[in-house]
Amino acid sequence: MLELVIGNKNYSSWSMRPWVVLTQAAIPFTERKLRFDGFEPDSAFKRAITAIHPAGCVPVLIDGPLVIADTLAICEYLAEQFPDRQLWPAESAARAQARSAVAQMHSGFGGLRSALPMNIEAQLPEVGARLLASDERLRADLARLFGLWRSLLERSGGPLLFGAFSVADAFYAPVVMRLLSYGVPVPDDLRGYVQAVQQQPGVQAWVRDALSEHDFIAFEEPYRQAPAKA
Ligand SMILES: N[C@@H](CCC(=O)N[C@@H](CS)C(=O)NCC(=O)O)C(=O)O
Repeated sequence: MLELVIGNKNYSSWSMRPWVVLTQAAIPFTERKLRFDGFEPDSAFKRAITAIHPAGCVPVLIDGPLVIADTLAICEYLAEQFPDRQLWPAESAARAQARSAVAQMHSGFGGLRSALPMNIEAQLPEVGARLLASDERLRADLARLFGLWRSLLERSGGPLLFGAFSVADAFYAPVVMRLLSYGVPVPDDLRGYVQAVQQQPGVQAWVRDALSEHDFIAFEEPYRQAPAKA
């Protein structure tokens, strides 16, 4: 049985991606959650994840003796192991575009990722409005993001980036979560895509779990105060 090692579901955008892929594709797996108590070398999280893989980050996929770090490598492995699940588009040009969209997310959009950390349970529209007004890098990333989604959706006809669900939608699912948490205005023609992502069963299952965690991790929270203790 495959095992996916993940972090807190409310916060861990990288963990969300392969978890959604596995769940959408109905690939049997178990999850092992390592709580984010800190990222310092002596934190329980860091010690536990480093004992699994020296990269020291979640997610990690374990398949018997094989231990695979990194979302992109995990998704490529799953696509190879389960070709019938069509995790990438079947057509070569669409597959190249899907890989490009995934790679752009994997190595880019730093302005968006650092300004708006994933926080599924949070509702922070006033923070979103403030950052949109003040953060040029964020605005540039959002313009590029919306342009990318628009061009792919025009080509495929939707409802997802390549018509049916693919790894590309899993890579952008945490971005959809961020747009919702920070109340980022989404252009009219892209609202259908945001809704389609939200409606994917794998995304709904992850969000359900994230909302039931109730685990406030101070170092992951640039914009909220810890709730008062009862
Ligand atoms: N490139 C890696 C990034 C993974 C990553 O940064 N994961 C975060 C949690 S969402 C982490 O484990 N951070 C620990 C650290 O930065 O020390 C991937 O695609 O899997």
